[in-house]
Amino acid sequence: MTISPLQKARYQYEPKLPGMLRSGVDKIAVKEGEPTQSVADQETIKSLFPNTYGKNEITFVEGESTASPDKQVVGVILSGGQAPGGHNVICGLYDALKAASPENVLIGFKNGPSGLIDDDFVVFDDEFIDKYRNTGGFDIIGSGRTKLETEEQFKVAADVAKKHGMNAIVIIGGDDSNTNAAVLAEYMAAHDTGVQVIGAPKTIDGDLKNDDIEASFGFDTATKTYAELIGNIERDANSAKKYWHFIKVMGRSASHVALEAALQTQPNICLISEEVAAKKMSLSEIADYIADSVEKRAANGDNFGVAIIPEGVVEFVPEFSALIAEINELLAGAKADEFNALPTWKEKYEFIKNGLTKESFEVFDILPENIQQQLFLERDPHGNVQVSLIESEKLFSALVANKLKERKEKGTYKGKFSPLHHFFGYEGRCAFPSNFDADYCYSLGYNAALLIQNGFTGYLSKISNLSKPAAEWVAGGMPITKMMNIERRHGEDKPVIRKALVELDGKPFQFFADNRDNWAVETAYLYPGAIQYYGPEEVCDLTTKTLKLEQE
Ligand code: FBP
Repeated sequence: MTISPLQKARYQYEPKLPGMLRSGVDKIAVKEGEPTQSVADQETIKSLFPNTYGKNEITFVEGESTASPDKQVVGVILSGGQAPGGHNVICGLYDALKAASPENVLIGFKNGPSGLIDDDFVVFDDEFIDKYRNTGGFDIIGSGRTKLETEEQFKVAADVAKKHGMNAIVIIGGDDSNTNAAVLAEYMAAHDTGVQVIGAPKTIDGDLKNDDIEASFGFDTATKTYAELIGNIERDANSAKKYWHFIKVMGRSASHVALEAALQTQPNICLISEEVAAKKMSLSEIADYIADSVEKRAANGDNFGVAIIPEGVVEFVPEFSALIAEINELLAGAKADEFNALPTWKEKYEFIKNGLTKESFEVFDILPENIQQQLFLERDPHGNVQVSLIESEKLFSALVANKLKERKEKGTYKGKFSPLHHFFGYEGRCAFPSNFDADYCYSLGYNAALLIQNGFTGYLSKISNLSKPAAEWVAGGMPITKMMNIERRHGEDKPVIRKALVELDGKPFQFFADNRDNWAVETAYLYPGAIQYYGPEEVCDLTTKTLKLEQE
């Protein structure tokens, strides 16, 4: 295999562990903290997790090892979307297991949770692991979105674990996967399988965080990658002075990625979905908000700009969600055949007009025709509109163009508006992990092995104090049930880890809100440049602005 010079160099990078984990696995002891309670719905969660609820928070400290001397056979799964650093979680886990005893075994189940059910696996050895140290991606074993959530699946998982003599499974995933890890841990405990389950917090979206988990891994690298690209575009825009760039960034529902990218680059506009929902903004109001910036900048002779649009924003616009719900209803069952049989878009349009309420039709009618068609043509196997496929960057630039046309007719706007569109998503998910993610992930994996060796189950590997240098990080574990509450999902009450949305009274959003009016008119762009892996610490080990502001 040919590898790039950077990949070769990164093999040599030694990830930094928290200070308390640096003196070797045989000198790490457990310090028990307080018993925990779930964040809400305590009685219900307790009744659903009788074997794993209410356990103590724990931290590791230097001291006489409290780990079991028994042979450890551990399975690991990567679950969901890729996030930079996943390989290092596995490397950290492997190194800690092997440091405890060369007899210990780490098994990787391939292509996500389905690998465990299908018993599709690889047994790691040094040669295999070394090829993936400090690299991006999940290609070491692949990932997948199959969910481990039914009794039947748990039973198969228990059988597979028994076949391999496994005593633990590590699930590297987001809020849903770690919710399922907690349920699996409870199942394994209730059935006396002797199999522990430990989670590691992953997702570039940054929405798996709470009082205990300060950041999900991958967010740091992905946002730095997007910020680099956005900064480059800003500089290009400021050089050519003729384009408005509409840039959609990933983040299925929460806007943490968009907000962090904005904090790093100071664009003219950044929409925050959570604010759109809180203020119940309509599409027209959002378009006016962006058009105001375009108009004011044009008045200063600046017919260029940059607007960041979070991937999930349209779902947060109340009138748009109502429209989607009506379309899903309008095309339910056999009605879809009737619609599909109509030969022309004109006839389909009439069908839609007659089927929607007046309010929803008005929303539909202001959409550009390509977006209108997207809503009806690209539906999932259940016939539902696939909101994630909507090109919201194009939607908003078209709505802004309409607003500007009206303003031109009224004589208030005299500028030129040439929009360009971008989507930054997949290119950030498998970048070489930043030093922060390389260190954080390695520590999460190493720490997961310690949790296993010390007999814990139903815990999330927890590394905290992250805005400080790694030497001051704190390693430990938190029962997953502590992060849970009951939510309505697919018509049922379910125990789930609460998803963290952008808090409008939180410091990162407040900083943005305090500055955005200025950024909307001035050209206050910041150019963060590419992630640096070698060089001064203040450049290479920089954390995200979100983390910095949150921990100030
Ligand atoms: P996870 O929540 O599984 O980490 O995935 C997040 C994400 O990258 C979102 O930002 C994005 O909307 C989605 O995955 C894309 O999913 P897919 O890879 O299935 O296209």
